[in-house]
Amino acid sequence: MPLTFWYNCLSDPSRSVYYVIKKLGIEHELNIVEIGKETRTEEFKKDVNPAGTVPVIKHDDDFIYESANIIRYLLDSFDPEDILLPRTNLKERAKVGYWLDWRNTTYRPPSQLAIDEITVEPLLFGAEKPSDEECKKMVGKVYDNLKVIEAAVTDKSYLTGENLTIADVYLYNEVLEGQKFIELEVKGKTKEWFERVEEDETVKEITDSFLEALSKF
Ligand SMILES: N[C@@H](CCC(=O)N[C@@H](CS)C(=O)NCC(=O)O)C(=O)O
Repeated sequence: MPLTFWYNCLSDPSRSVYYVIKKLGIEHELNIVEIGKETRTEEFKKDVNPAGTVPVIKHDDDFIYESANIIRYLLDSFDPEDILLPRTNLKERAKVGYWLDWRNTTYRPPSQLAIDEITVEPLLFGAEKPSDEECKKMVGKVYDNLKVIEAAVTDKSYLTGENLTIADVYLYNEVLEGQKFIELEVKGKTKEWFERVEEDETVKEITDSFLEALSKF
């Protein structure tokens, strides 16, 4: 049953999907796609993803889109354990699900806006950088969300308890993006949590490839 994965290490949702694929040792064909270029071609939109984004997987004959959806699909299909995403205990599963949804609905929108407006658009497309006041306001919204993470990891090692789940990896990748692109300062219990997630060998390996790709800019 072949699995094909369209990926770029500069894409944080793609790194989280890659984490699952690597962690579970899922056999796959890797297609590295250039973000902002190949993703925007008519060919990619027609043949791979009409939304023009990665990550994407194709399993057997079916394309599966949206990182959180892909993550759930892969863990439910291939994970013999029940820890990264609990399967049978629905209350525990809902705790992880909360963070996956929170990342998509709440953390990601202001974080991505700040990263795009302050760094990516001016650097890659020559757009005018927003004023200091506008930058401060945008980054301030990301710090507001970091407070939610800080509260969650104040009395436990990971977001949902004492075990690393896919929620930690998903949020870690998002916070890492902020740290690198808008100089987000990760401190307090959040820093301890961040470093704890990084102790996972697979997280570390994928992060190293991201940092190496970044160093070439
Ligand atoms: N909601 C989507 C977001 C995917 C997304 O925005 N991917 C970006 C990279 S992080 C992308 O592929 N952008 C292509 C482009 O801008 O051309 C998911 O979570 O899978």
